Amino acid sequence: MSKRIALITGATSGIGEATARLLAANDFDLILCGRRKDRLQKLSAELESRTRIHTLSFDVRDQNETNQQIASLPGEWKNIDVLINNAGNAHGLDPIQQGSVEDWDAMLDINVKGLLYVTQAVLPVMIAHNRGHIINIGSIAGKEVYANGNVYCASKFAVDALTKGMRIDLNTHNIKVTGIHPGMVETEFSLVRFKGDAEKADKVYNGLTPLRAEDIADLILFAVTRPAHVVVADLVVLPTAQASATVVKRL
Ligand code: NDP
Ligand code: 8X3
Repeated sequence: MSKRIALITGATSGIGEATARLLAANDFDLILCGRRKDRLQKLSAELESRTRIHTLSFDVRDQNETNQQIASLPGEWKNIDVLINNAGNAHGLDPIQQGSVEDWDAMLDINVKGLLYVTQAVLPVMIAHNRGHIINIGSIAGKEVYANGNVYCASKFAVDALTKGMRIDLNTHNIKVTGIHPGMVETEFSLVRFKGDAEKADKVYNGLTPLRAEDIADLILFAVTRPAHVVVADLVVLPTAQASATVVKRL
């Protein structure tokens, strides 16, 4: 295999799916991950004419399954060059005193522990090769706390801290670590946050032009195509209508 190999978590939707399309068109072989097998198969069928695709279906909350799936990669597919830790969601938007433990567990288990499990499973090969690039998708919610964001914000602050910690600990292994922190991106994110309530989800983006998943994919491509001596460490990207986590201009 002459192309670099990128593993993308959360490739079944939104930012991960857009990134898969862009990297497939830009000289990457891809390992696409997510729980929804039907979506993985559909995306794989779409991209197979452009590049080599391998799919892995697992829940990042399950450490054993994560390890098994990544260990199951055949031959050269094990030589992952780029890991894109993108899988994640917000679950609920409630004041802390009304928060659901199930939502808290989901956000901390997926956004934080899942990211750690995948990273730990992929790192040995990067360390052995003395090269690699990890992209962690954080959020503006990992830079600023907003009302009712509490545990989601905490999970993304953790992603920010882990990104910095990884960059320090992996420095001697020549592994690049990049944090990308988007503001509002119109994907299935709000639909998941509001548990399938499309009306509530649509309201989030009413009266403004949000980012598109493709805008974040562009930044990921930019980060992974810098020369060997350059690491994009930390990027915050917002829609023009958004000035901070809470200051948004709506028409
Ligand atoms: P989507 O809901 O469109 O995509 C989320 C992806 O995560 C899906 O592919 C889903 O796949 C995957 N995922 C969720 N839970 C799990 C799990 N337990 N195991 C494995 N995969 C899982 O949202 P986005 O594309 O917007 O979100 C991608 C990332 O971007 C997230 O980390 C999110 O926090 C972050 N982000 C999003 C912003 C936004 O406004 N949209 C802004 C800032 C950051 P499946 O269900 O098939 O497993
Ligand atoms: C998603 C963006 O502003 O809803 O991380 O937290 S926000």
